[in-house]
Amino acid sequence: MKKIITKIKGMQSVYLFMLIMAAGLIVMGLFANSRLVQAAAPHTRTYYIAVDEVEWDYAPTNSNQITGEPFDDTANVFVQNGPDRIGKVYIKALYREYTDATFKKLKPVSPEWRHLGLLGPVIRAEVGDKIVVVFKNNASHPFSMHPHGVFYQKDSEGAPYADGTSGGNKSDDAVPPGATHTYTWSVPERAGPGPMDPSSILWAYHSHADEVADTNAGLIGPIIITRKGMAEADGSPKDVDREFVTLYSVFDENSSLYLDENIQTFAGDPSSVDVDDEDFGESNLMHSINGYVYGNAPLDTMTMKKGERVRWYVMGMGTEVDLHTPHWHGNTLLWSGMRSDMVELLPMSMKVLDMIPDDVGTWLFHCHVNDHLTAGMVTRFVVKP
Ligand SMILES: [Cu+2]
Repeated sequence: MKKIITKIKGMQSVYLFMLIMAAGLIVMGLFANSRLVQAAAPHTRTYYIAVDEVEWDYAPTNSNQITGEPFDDTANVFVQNGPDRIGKVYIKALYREYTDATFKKLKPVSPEWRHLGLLGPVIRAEVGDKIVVVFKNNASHPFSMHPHGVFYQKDSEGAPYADGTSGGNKSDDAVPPGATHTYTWSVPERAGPGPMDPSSILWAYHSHADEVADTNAGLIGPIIITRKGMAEADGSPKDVDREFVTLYSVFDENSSLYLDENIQTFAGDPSSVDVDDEDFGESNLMHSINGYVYGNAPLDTMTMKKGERVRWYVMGMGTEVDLHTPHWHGNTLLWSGMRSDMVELLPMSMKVLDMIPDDVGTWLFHCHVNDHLTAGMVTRFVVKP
C-alpha cells in the first residue's frame, strides 16, 4: 500500500513538472510570436509636405569656401548680382515638411539632414509599408508629387498626360494653388532593394505638372526604401550609421517658372535684362550640389566619424549637360560590389554607395566634369577621428 502511494506521488510530481514545462513553452511561444508579429507589422508612414515659394541663396556665405577667397571673375558669372543680372538668390518652389495637416508649423530639419539644402524632406519606408503624403500647394502655380519606384495607382502618380483616366484619377496630376491632395504609395518587394543592392535604396520624387519648369524651380526630394527586416522603427537601415543624400544638378533658372519674377525682384534694372542674351542665360545656370555652389553647404552638416558605416545616396537631374561624376577625396566607396571613389550620374540617376571612412580630414567632394567644377559644383565633407 505504502509503495503504491509513493508511486502515485511520484507520478504526480512528474505530471506537475510536465505541466510547468508546457506552460513555460506556451509563454515563450506567445512571446516569440508577438515579437514576430511586431517585426512584420507594416507601418503607414504619413508625411505632410507643402510646396512653398522661398528665396533660395546658392551661396549664403558670399564667398568661395573652397579657395577661402572672395568670388573671382569665373564665379561671378553665376553669383554676381547687377543691373541686368539676378545673382545668387532666386525665388524657388521647394518641398517642405510640416508637422500636421494644418500646415501651420514647419517640421524642424534634424541635424543629420541639414545637408539636404534645397531638397525636399526624406520620405522613408520599409518594404511592406504604406506611404501617405498629404500634399498642399502653397505656391502660385499648379504642382504635384510624382514618385519613382514605389507602387502607385492613377490617383497618386502626379503627372498629367493622356492616360485614359478621368475625375478623381486626375486630381493628383497638377494640384492647383491653395489646394491639397493625398498621395498613397505602397512599397512592395519590387520597390525595395534588389538582390545586389545594399539594405536600402534611393528613389526620387519630383513635381511633374510641368516637369522641366517644376524641377528647375526646385521641386525634387529623396525616397529611401529599406529591405524588409533591415529597418529601425524610423525606417532607417540597421546596418548604417550615417546617411547622406546629394543631388548633382545644373539648375536652369532660365527654365524656371519664376524667371520673370526673379528678374523683377533681383535685377538692379529689370528693364535692361535681355532674356535672349547668351551671357544672361549662362548667369542663370547654377551648377550646384543640393542647391549650393562653391562649397557653400554648411560644413558642419557634412561630417562623419572615422570607421562609421556611411551610406551615400547620390542622384542627378536636368538635361544633356547634366552628366556628372561626383568624386570623393581621401576615401573610397563600394558601389554595386565594386570599389571606386567616383560614380557616374545622368539625369535621374539614383545610386547608393557605402563608405567606411578611414582617412581623417576635410575632403573635397566635387563633380569631375571640368566645366562643372569651375562653375561651382564642388563641396567638402569632414571625417572626424
Ligand atoms: Cu557635373
